[in-house]
Amino acid sequence: MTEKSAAWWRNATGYQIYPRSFADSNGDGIGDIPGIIGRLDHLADLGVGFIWLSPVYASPMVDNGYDISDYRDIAPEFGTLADMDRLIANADKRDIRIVMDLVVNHCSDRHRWFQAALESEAALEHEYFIWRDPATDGGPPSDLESYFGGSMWEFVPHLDKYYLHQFAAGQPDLNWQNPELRREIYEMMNWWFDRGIGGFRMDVIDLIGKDVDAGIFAEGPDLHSFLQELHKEPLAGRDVLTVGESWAVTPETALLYCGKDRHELDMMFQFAHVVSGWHPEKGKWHPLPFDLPRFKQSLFDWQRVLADDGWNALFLNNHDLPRQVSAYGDDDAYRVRSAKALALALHLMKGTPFVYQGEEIGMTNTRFTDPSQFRDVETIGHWREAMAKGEDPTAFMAGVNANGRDNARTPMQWSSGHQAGFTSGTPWIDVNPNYAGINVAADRSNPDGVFDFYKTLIAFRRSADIVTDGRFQAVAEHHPAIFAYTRECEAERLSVLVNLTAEAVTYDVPDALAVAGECVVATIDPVPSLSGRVELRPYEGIAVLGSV
Ligand code: TEU
Ligand code: CA
Repeated sequence: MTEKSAAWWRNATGYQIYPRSFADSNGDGIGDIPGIIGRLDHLADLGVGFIWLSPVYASPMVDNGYDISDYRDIAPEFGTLADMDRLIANADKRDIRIVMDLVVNHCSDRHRWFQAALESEAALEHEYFIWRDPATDGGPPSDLESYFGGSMWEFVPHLDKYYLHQFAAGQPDLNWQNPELRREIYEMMNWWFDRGIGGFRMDVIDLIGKDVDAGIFAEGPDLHSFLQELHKEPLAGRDVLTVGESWAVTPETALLYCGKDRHELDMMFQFAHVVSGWHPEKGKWHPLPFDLPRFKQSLFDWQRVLADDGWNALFLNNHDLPRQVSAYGDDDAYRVRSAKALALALHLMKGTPFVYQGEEIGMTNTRFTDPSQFRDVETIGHWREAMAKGEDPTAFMAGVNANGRDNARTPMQWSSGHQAGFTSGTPWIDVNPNYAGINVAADRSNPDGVFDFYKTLIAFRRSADIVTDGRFQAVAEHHPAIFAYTRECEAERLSVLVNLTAEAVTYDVPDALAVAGECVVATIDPVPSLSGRVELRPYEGIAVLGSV
């Protein structure tokens, strides 16, 4: 087995593509695999080492592909298996690997497994799902609510049974207790590895070990034995990347997934820094004002816990989250500078950074004014539920504008041309109206653009071992404006200092951060030395590499 210290993904940067919204090659308004192939040079220029591709499998698209009806085929709107093979080969030519999305907590209700399960209780596949009898009044077996609104239980009259779905009714949960199901999943993973993919991002992987009757879903009793089996079967001996997604993992449980001796996964996507911006009881539709010390604390805690073992997946954006400049920076006057400040703060920490499409040009949240603009199953489900309960539509709309998943899913803005250069037709979701000013062509022709800044950070990571291996030390942890840390290797020190606010800050550099050396990257002009008193304008930042 490849030693962790030699693993290729340690100094690589990932790039997430949400295929539906990236590039449309045939004018049907839906992004597709040929569209991605046509844009690979953009990613090669950026310098990324791998693409995490959100699901492209056959799917009725209830949840834009997170409801898979055939794990060994491609959705026709995205292309064909031959297109997928071409993507893998063309990316490989540019030294970019393809990491696919593994969605195996649930599948689609159109999957042949579920169809067989519906047909007869005697079918082997019936046991691939989770069935319960109705309650004595005929209602659902419990009052659990699905993440997308409504009950977690769906009634099937001809079987007189309910099945479990933690997400949409079209996403029945798979029963991982069934060994034949697990075998089918491992074989499917091997089939993809044999086609040449570079790994898997594992959707809500913490939910597979659930104990439904005990009401335990996340991090259930069988989670880690399943992950160890999954490692032993398709993963062991392969030089691939695995990253699990979990909204429940904490610094206390992190190493259970990615500790060296656990033989489970390489790293985890965790969401403490995301959830720290939500109202603790009312949730995501009730955002709190950005609280920098809390945000830092959640990221720094993870750095500390995974200092010597395990590995961090570093990200601020994905297809479920608001755009980083809108959530944590300034998407107006300081858009470019705050995009760079956030990138600088994130990319030089220990771990593998992930860039979400459009982040590299500072794309922003969009502005919804009417529910007819929503496309996301979660937003639509929760909107209906809130309106049925009589909640205030204006307040809910504000929540959607802040945290709705469609913010990340508006089309990639390539140019100031027709539909931002995304499609020659009409896009499945409206283009963000700000595309005339914010697009790849405009940003890349600007020497102070966001893209070039990302490119510098990504190239530096590839060339400097201190970014991969240096010991992390938080600095000024409780400071209300400053995001600062060092990375150290022997006598070398990399110091990162960022003002993450829209106010100017005068900062006395403490010894723990001071360094004499070369500026790696900066948004400050002229570049100050990192000692004594430093004046930082809004969202200014600098990284310096030198000796202590
Ligand atoms: O997301 C996990 C998940 O729980 C999200 O639905 C999340 O809770 C929500 O966005 C926050 O309110 C994964 C995928 O990333 C997401 O796109 C899928 O919809 C979901 O799983 C189901 O597969
Ligand atoms: Ca298309």
